[in-house]
Amino acid sequence: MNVQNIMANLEAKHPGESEYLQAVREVLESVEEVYNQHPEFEKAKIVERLVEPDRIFKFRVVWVNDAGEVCTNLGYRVQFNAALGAYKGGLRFHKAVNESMLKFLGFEQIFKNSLTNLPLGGGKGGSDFDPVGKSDNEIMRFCQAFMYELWRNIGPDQDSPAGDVGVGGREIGYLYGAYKKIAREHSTGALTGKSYGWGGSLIRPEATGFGAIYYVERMVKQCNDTMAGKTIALSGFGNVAWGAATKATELGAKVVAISGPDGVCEIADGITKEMIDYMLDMRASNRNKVQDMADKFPGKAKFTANKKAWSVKCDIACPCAFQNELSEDDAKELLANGVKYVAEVSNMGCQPGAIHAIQAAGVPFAPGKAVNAGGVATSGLEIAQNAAHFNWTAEEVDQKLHKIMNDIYDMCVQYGKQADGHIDYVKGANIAGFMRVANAMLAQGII
Ligand code: 2IT
Repeated sequence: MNVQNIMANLEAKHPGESEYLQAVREVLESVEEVYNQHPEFEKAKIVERLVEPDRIFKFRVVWVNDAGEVCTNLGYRVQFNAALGAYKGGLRFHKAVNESMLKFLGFEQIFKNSLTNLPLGGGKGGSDFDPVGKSDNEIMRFCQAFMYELWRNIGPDQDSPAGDVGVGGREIGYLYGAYKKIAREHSTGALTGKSYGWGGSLIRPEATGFGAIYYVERMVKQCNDTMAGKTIALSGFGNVAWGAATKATELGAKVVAISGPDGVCEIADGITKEMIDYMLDMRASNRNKVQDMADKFPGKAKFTANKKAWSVKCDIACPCAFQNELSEDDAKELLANGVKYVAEVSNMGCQPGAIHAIQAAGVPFAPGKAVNAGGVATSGLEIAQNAAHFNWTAEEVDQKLHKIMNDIYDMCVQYGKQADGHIDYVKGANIAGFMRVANAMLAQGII
């Protein structure tokens, strides 16, 4: 494989799909050396096949808002790769959603799902529907209209969506209700992130954040350091940041910043249980304003408009919101303030220049596809429980999640350990994830 040639080809074929091209380049640069030691991969054109999705569904979604107006959005499902199992990955509802964004997310999902060691293929979907400011009824009607198209192409052994940005427990409830009504069957494994009691798994809401902190705990331990007393800056205040704040606080770390599109809340004494609980209300309100935290807890949280979480001095920085949210300048600010670890919890949360600056400074950096894999892993555990018509206890799920994250961490070290002894977590995650998929594709023939 020659990465430059493959990328030139893809850029010509998919001009302007910047997020997708960025995600592909990162993986190919990581795996190039190992790939070229396997002539059988080259012969079967594994990379050329892997970079194009199996198929993409694109459809119109029409719904009526509270004012009685007819609204039209675009809906998508990218079924990227099924070498390891049925397609699996979230749905993102956000005004900036387009094909490039969902192709990048679907591509990342292939290797992330592979790292979990569960039988999960990679997919992603969503819509340019903007949940900000929408009423509960508008969200329900949109979810129903979206499912009216999507239902034909999903199912427990075909493709199983879950949540992502803009899609949480409430949305999954409306999507599943519509799916069940149209498909006329209670195929619980067709969607994950369901509520407990009708097919949902305990710990799935917490799983992405918990898993991320389990991974960070290992990174910290690798440096003979501990979580207790560490200051952590998180971006966002959604489901992922909520889970991460909960687990980090439980381990004795101090979450000193959360942020939103409007600015940052600095929490000098560390986030409290009441504040963590309030994050759920903030998300449910659809206001998308982190300032609400400072208004609710004056004296504890200090809001600054138009600033990011990375302006707050911290030991550990964890982007938990959106792709490319941490720029090279942000990385330099974090480094100048003495950051000791950076772990992406959002998918592709750091820009390439930021990753380069962090790694060049000798600060451990871990990529989203390893750090945030606990979410989809617990979705895999939800599907397993659905297939068995059985529920595990919270302790059982948490224990399995913890083991999966430990195994992912160990794989990243195994494949990412460099000659000088330092660990390149990006390489480790990409190579470990890639090898399973490539070997499965090879075994399954030219399809
Ligand atoms: O990015 C992700 O891994 C998710 N949004 C969760 C996907 C899933 O199927 O649970």
